[in-house]
Amino acid sequence: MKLKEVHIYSHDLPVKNGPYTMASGAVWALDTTLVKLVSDTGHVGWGETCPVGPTYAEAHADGARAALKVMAEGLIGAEATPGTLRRKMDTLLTGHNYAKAALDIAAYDLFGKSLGVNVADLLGGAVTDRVPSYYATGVGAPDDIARLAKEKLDEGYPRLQVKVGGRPVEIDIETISKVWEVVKGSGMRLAVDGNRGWTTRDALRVSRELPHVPFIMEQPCNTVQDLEKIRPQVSHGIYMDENSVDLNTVISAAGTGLVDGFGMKVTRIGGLTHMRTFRDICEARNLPHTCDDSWGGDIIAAACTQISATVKPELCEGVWLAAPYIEGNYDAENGIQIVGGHIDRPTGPGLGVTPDEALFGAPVASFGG
Ligand code: 0XW
Ligand code: MG
Repeated sequence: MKLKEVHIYSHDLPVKNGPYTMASGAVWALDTTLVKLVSDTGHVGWGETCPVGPTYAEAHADGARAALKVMAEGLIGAEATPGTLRRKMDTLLTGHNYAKAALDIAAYDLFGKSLGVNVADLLGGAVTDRVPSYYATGVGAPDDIARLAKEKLDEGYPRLQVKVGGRPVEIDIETISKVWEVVKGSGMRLAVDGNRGWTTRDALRVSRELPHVPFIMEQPCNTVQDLEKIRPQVSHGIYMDENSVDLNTVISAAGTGLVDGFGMKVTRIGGLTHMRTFRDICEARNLPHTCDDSWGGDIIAAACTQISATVKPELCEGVWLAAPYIEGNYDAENGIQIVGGHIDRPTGPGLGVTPDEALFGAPVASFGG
């Protein structure tokens, strides 16, 4: 089965009840990039990548499309399997994992659909058809976030991620304390995500002032060096998110014991091929992790859900989806939804979702045919 066509689309995803806030800023609408692959056998596969604005990571929407255009022509005629396409991509462009991820996800969808096999089975096999999600609060006033925590606890979310940073650290400390008052004893797991926004001084202070609150600190500070500096001084677990930009960084962080887990994005690490390797590294080191992305619609959501369903349950910290912030689905029948804090895995061939491509309009670029 050879790759015959590559089509690239841009699609606007406004934030429902926006903005969505993090230490790095607020976003009102996201520009997502979709990729459609068509094989010479007539099978179709979809991929997606959607940076959450230009300041969350070293990624931006136009950058994804530019990188895809650099690679697309050179992929036409290649064997349309995920492994072959991944290696071919690396001969055409260095880096740009978040753009390669869209092609990689589409390759898995295409391959699965051509074989009549679900992507979780291609990734080693699902251990569950209902994966846990977690809710991310946004940066907000302590009482508002505590109220939200109660609401999400009642909805059935097993984990809450409290966003902090970008403001006086005293307000973050008050927020975490108030959330803990609400969730303590419930079994709900707590992550406190600084999105690189704390200084090492702030992180040390929060850990010292809240020794009784069992949260993990997710990407509290900006750099790997910051994490190395606070590591021996804090009593809370540290998860790496934004700094884990490739498998080499993951291997170092896991191998040196720098972190206790990861917040991982399928597109940042380069797609499902690398996500599968990441999953196995974490399992070898017994490190928990999420399977998320920074934003995106049903294609990203399905990719995160499928890989998450293959993670050893004790290590699965859940799947964050942008679904609660997005109006509607690309696939009206099998679109991904969070119900009771959990996600039912679509079990059809490939990713298990088929987008209504009329939603995306004409492609911004097409190759092959
Ligand atoms: C909560 N998330 C998974 C979605 C946002 O885009 C960022 C993020 C994180 O954990 O940093
Ligand atoms: Mg994070």
